[in-house]
Amino acid sequence: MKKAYLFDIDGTLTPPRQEIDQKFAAFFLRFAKNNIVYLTTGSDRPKAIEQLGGSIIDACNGVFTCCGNQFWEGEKLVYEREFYPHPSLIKFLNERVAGSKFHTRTGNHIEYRKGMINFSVVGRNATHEQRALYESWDAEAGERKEIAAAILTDERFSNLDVSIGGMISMDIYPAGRDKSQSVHTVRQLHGLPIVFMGDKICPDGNDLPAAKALTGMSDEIYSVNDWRMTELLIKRHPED
Ligand code: M1P
Repeated sequence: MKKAYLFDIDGTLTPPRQEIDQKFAAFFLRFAKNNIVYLTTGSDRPKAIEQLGGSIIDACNGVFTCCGNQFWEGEKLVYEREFYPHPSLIKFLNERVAGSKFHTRTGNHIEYRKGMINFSVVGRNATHEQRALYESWDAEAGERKEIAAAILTDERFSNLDVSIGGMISMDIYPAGRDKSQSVHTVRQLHGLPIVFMGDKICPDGNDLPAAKALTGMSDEIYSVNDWRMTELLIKRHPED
């Protein structure tokens, strides 16, 4: 049966915030040229291109960036959503940066993207080493989970949703403006069963809304550990 494929990027096609493995890139490029393939990421388009390269992006049918709040077909922006966070949210986040027990701040703690903001206590300017340090500290301290829970239970932010997609940050957007949007759009465009692969199909994970939106009998959902597992799973699927 013909299918449409939807892939997360960080942790699924590439190591988080890093470039795709070159051998896997050649394999995935061929797969994207021969199948209906969409990508969905919390990052923006320049970062997706930086990690995957222009040829893969061009070979895909479309790319959903900013957690599905922007949709691209090639270089054409098909739609984008707006989000203007309330100043009380920005104040809350700045207080969390100031009050965190983590030892390092690198700046760029709140990144404004289309339809969402990305928040990080250590900051988006962190080096790979600083990212790894924060990730392992957070795994013990549970800071991101605690901040996410605080937002989700605060009446002032009752219209918002939070997900943890990567190593150091969280994505914040109006409820429902998450990766489920990519599933609905692919379904509208093709009306086919969807095969979805993501590494954050877990509570608070930014791939969970997409997985939950896949309610079709023939849809397939795969929770992967890294790009190697994605490659194995793709190889198990016969090409259309
Ligand atoms: O695509 C997964 C996540 O990648 C980055 O997360 P981090 O910097 O925490 O590793 C961010 O771009 C984030 O928005 C995105 O969800």
